Amino acid sequence: MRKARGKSHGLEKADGRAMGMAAAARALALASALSLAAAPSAAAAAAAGVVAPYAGQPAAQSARQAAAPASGSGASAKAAPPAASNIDLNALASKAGVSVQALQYAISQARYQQKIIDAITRPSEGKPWYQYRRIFITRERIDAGVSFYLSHRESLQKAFKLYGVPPEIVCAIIGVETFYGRSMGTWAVLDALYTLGFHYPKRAAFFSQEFASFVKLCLKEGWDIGAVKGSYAGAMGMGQFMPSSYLNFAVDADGDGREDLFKSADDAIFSVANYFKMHGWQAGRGICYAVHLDGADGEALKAKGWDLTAGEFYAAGASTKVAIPSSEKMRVYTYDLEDGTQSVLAALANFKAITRYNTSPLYARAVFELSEYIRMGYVKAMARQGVYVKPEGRRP
Ligand SMILES: [Ca+2]
Repeated sequence: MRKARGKSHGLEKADGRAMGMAAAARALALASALSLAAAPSAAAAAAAGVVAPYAGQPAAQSARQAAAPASGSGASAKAAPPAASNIDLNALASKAGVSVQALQYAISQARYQQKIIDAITRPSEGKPWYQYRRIFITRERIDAGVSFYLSHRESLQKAFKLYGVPPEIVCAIIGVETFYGRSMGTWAVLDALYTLGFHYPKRAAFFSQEFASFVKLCLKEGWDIGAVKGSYAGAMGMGQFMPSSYLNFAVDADGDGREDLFKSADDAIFSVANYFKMHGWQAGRGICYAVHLDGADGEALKAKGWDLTAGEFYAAGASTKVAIPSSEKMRVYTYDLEDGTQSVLAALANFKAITRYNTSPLYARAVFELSEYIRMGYVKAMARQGVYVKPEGRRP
């Protein structure tokens, strides 16, 4: 597994003691910024001044001004990156439960990175299904998923009992997100959330809140705010939790007193399962089924979104191999195949729960398919050990 960089173990860094000391100083400065919650903003400036900003990063300074409420002076923001959003730091701080000073300190340490804007504007969810699928449904990812399942069987089964989320789903999520913890992201989460929260108006409301949650999380966990690595969107750890999800749904499964989604597979497994339980996962139920349209108007069914019931779906003439109870809410999704045709899926509440992790229907289907392959691989691997695994018998 890739070495986690989340914690403030400054001295472990390749670049040695200097970075370690700077890291320690940043953690300290952030902590003191918090303790100044009731102090006037001059104190915050002093706190921020404890540590010099990153050398040669005018963006950090100008961005700090740009990010201040509209009344702030923008006159000297010469090196400012494109169109900074006007974010009300007071509102942001009170909503997140951190001090304005802590936010200001974090902003002073952050760097605008154009590459982050570039990355978020070309996500792989823009691909057609048959191309997207090839990224995730590979022999290597399936085999590594089976190994992950076998290595963490006990923890996965405990989580299944506790949260009702099948082991193969948890494996597939961690497999799609980070290749089972191998690639948890190399971006500075601070820079990612700062760039998207303060310089990407389209998603500023969301990412500025995540920025504030991240500050809170760093304070809670004692992390060095500049050292935490994650995705270009600021997602962290084996299951790629956004800071607010980390705060709300991370679980300390191994009982060491920390919710460590970077290094503890047990914590990551329980946390993913907990997230699903809290986002509508229904234990023992199916996820999605192949649809035969049989002349039914697929577009009309699709247009109903989640307002469709299985009764209406069947009345329109479509069918599934497994009967879905007629009162059940469902949704029809279509997926582009390489030969120009489409495959059609009937998605149920558990599919919807996967889209609460990532809104893309491509993502949800990839997780579902990967989970099925992992489950089959696991059953085979256990059979080779002479253990017969009973099929799970989900109901639709
Ligand atoms: Ca733990």
